[in-house]
Formats: sequence, structure tokens, C-alpha cells
Amino acid sequence: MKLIIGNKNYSSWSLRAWLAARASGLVFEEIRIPLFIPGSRERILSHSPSGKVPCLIDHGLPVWDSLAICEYLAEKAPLWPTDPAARAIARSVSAEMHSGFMELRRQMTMNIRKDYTGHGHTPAVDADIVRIEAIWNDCRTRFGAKATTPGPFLFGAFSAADAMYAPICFRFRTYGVKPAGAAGEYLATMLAHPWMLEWDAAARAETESIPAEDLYG
Ligand SMILES: N[C@@H](CCC(=O)N[C@@H](CS)C(=O)NCC(=O)O)C(=O)O
Repeated sequence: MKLIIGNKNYSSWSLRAWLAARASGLVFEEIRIPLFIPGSRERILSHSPSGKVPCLIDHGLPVWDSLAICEYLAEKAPLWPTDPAARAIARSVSAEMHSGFMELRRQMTMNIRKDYTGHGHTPAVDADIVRIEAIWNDCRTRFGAKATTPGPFLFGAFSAADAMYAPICFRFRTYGVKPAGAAGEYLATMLAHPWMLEWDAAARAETESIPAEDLYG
């Protein structure tokens, strides 16, 4: 399999698919296409029908869009919780992430290398943050702590839901958002995860920058 991704510093959707691919345990080749430079659109379109990353190619079959990639990989490896109720909630919070939190995504873009502490807050962003913290607290206390496959993640063992919320963890660090309680512990767990550390280091090693994405200098 090949996974087409964008810049690791900026491309939050790429991170989600990459983490799901790592969590699947399947072997994949990573193809990184720096975004918004001459030729990038053509390069992405040569792999991805939507013209966007991420895109997974499995024996010539393109699967694009982060959530579709999670679902495709979940048919090959256990990426969702085994308990049906936990799985339903994991899918619900993942879909909510995929389609929501627009204001937070607009004002607090993923930018791993920067320290934008205190920037990006508007009433709508703060409402998104409150909702995300509630999701993390609820998942950890209702499911994570009691999961049949135990672990410190939203539903116990690392799942596709953690992949979907991973860019929020980098954003909270960049923008100095510090949740309390179970949500705060979950954030620390995610930021210390070896796959997150690997992505973080690779993002910091990148040399390209996208001025339009460096929102606060
Ligand atoms: N809904 C898509 C969003 C994909 C997306 O917006 N990707 C951005 C990078 S994070 C992209 O490819 N941008 C390049 C472009 O729009 O030309 C997903 O979940 O994968």
C-alpha cells in the first residue's frame, strides 16, 4: 500500500490517515507531497481523484478522504472498539470531528512547529474546545477506563477515534489549550505516543513553510 500525504507540519487530515495506517500494523509506503507549491496539485491528482491528501492506494485502488481510509483499513485490522456500543460512539465522535469544529479548524490550524499560545480564541472556537473536552472526558470515563481492550486512549486501546482527534492534540499544544482532568491526561498520553513523536520530529525537520497557514506570525 501507498499513503499519499501532505506536509507533516500542516496537514492534519494526512496525520489522521497516517496514524490509522500505523495502528493497522500493515506495511505501507509513504509518499509526501508538499502542498501549495508549483506542481503539487498535479502530483496529488496523479494519485488522488479528489485532488486532496490523504489518499491510500492499495494494489492500484485509490481510497481517499481520511474517514474512508480509516474504514477501509478497519476492514483489514481492528481499528474500532469491539464492543458495539463503544464502536457506535467511536464512529459518532469521529464523524463529528470529520464534519465539525469548523471555527477551531479555521482559527487554530495545525502548525506543529509554532508556539501560538493564547492566539485563535473566539467565542465559537472556545465552544468547540469545550465540546472536544467533553467528548474526551466522556469517552475516557464511560468507555476508555472500562474497555475490554484496556489502554489510555479514548476507547481503551488506540483506535481510529484517536487518529481522528490526534491533530487536535497538536493544536492544543500549539495554542496553549490545557484541558483539566481526564481530557488533560488523554492529551498528555497522545502527545507522548511514539507515533505522535515520530510525526512531530518529521514535521520539525521539514523545510517548507506555507505563509497562508502561519496565521499568527
Ligand atoms: N475531507 C478530507 C479533507 C482533505 C483535505 O482538505 N486535505 C488538504 C490537506 S490537509 C489538501 O489536500 N489540500 C490541498 C488542496 O486543497 O489543494 C479528508 O478527510 O481527507
